[in-house]
Amino acid sequence: MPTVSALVAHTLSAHIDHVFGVMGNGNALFLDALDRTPTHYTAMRHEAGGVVAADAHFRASGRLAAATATYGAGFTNTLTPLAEAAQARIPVVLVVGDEPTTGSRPWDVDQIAMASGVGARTFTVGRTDVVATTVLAIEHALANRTVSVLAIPYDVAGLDVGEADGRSDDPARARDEEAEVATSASALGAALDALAVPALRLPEPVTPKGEFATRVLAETVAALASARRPLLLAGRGAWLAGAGEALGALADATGALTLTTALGRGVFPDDRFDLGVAGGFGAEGSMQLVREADVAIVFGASLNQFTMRFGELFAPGTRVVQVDVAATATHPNVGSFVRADAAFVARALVAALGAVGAQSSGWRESVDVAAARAYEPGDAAALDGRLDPRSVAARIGELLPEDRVVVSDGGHFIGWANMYWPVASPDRMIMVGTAFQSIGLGFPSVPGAALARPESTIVLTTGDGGGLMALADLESAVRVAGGRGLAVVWNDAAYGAEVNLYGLKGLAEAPMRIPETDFAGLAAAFGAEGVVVRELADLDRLAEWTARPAHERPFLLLDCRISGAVIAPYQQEIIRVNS
Ligand SMILES: Cc1ncc(C[n+]2csc(CCOP(=O)(O)OP(=O)(O)O)c2C)c(N)n1
Repeated sequence: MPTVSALVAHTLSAHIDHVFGVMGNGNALFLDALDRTPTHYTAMRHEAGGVVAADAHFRASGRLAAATATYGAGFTNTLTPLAEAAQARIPVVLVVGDEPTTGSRPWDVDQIAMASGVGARTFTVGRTDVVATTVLAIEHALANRTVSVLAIPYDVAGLDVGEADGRSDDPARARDEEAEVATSASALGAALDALAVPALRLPEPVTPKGEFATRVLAETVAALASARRPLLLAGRGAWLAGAGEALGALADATGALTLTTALGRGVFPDDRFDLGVAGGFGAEGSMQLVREADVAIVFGASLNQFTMRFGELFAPGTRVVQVDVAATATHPNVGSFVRADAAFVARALVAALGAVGAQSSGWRESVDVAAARAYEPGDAAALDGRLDPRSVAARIGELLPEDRVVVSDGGHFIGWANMYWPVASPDRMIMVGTAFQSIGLGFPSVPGAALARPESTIVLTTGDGGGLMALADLESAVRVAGGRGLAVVWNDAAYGAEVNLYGLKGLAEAPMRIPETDFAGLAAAFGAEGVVVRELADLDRLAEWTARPAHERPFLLLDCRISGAVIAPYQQEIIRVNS
């Protein structure tokens, strides 16, 4: 008879290919049983890393992954990335040990309350309900795009489930029952697969209902038909709705210029007429063109303050229509709002424009898009003699392998990848940490993305501050990604974002400084190749690395000694707003 832990592992493995985590008392039996299932387990070096890797795995592939940790200290180590996944609406299942059903021990904490505090619901397995509870936890995560904690109480973990879960001692009956479980599991699997990205659509597309939505759509058709300078802005929601092609057709029909949010980069199929990113990561020329738009339709973008350039993105005269599954408009500049599926509305608009015989505005052909979206090339070196991060980013952007997934930590440096490295589709630029504004989740994103996309090169972009915080999982990144892994460390010997926001205001700088760390040496200690980059020519090593097949090269870490004096335009914007 299997134990409760074994049945959790068995049930989970019918739906999940990868589990990431750290073992301990509370999940030892679960991990032992998991070892006998087809599900692959990846050891991380910090429990936070387990959740980050599972999160990055979903963002890179649309396939659910699980994390695991022991009870108590193992669980509390997961809280920051749990909050991130919950706030970013990323499905993750965390399998944890928990206090015994008989009551807490001195080293237990109220895990259910803590999980609830960061927005995660807990499903606690008992001896008689293991399969149902495990499946509920998976369903909850996928259907609500959130985090489920699957808790195994310490005294329940090793219990024999016996017949309590509907299993039989009679081998023939047990085989039949096994087949039944497998059939229902695969039916559930198919149903859950249908929910996954890129087809992570709402179970039933939300369609505009009622007179009001119909009127707004009719007005939108009229506005687009007569627009002279139409613009389409799409965010990650448009990608989740699978709206890329429909939006491309709408851009063709209207002659609209296109633009995305940072998380929606690459969603439009035709990059010739794409102005790049909206907001502080946007090129100055692009942002000027956006302010010339007379009609802007926004699809699946929440229009946060950064996208909206703190209210300056659109000119006061631009008519802004927002299409989203949110309950209501999410920015005061929105004039009309339709609650609907992005792909549905884009297709409906194309059909309606065709029916009224609308002509393309011709705007997109009349402007030099490539010139508008060009960024400052930067200098070879900054005034202090250290590297100018802009020229480093531009050069790395030229050398990166085309089939890549970029994973990003948080900090001032996020501007460089977002500005200088083109993105083919939104699931190829992953920023675990931005929703909760956490740094230190970069290195563990690498194994999650590497296992989600086994053909791609995984490129990490991280600061020295976030890199040191996540250092334990540099080991996991090197071990798992091997020659498919590349880390770019923007080493400015500081918590640069803090220097820019508080040091420049005159606050004490000592807490913002980091002794220059030898990341190249640290990488070498974990079996990778580390290169200290002090001049642009040192990046030739990257060209040699990309020229070799992945299995013949080691993980490469570029320790870029950059100047903190070059402040990214998005950060200058924040400094202006804050002062
Ligand atoms: C977990 C966490 N701790 C602290 C902060 C505050 N914080 C935001 S950015 C930043 C500095 C990041 O430094 P680094 O990784 O070196 O990148 P840089 O800003 O220098 O580019 C800090 C400490 C945070 N956001 N999250």
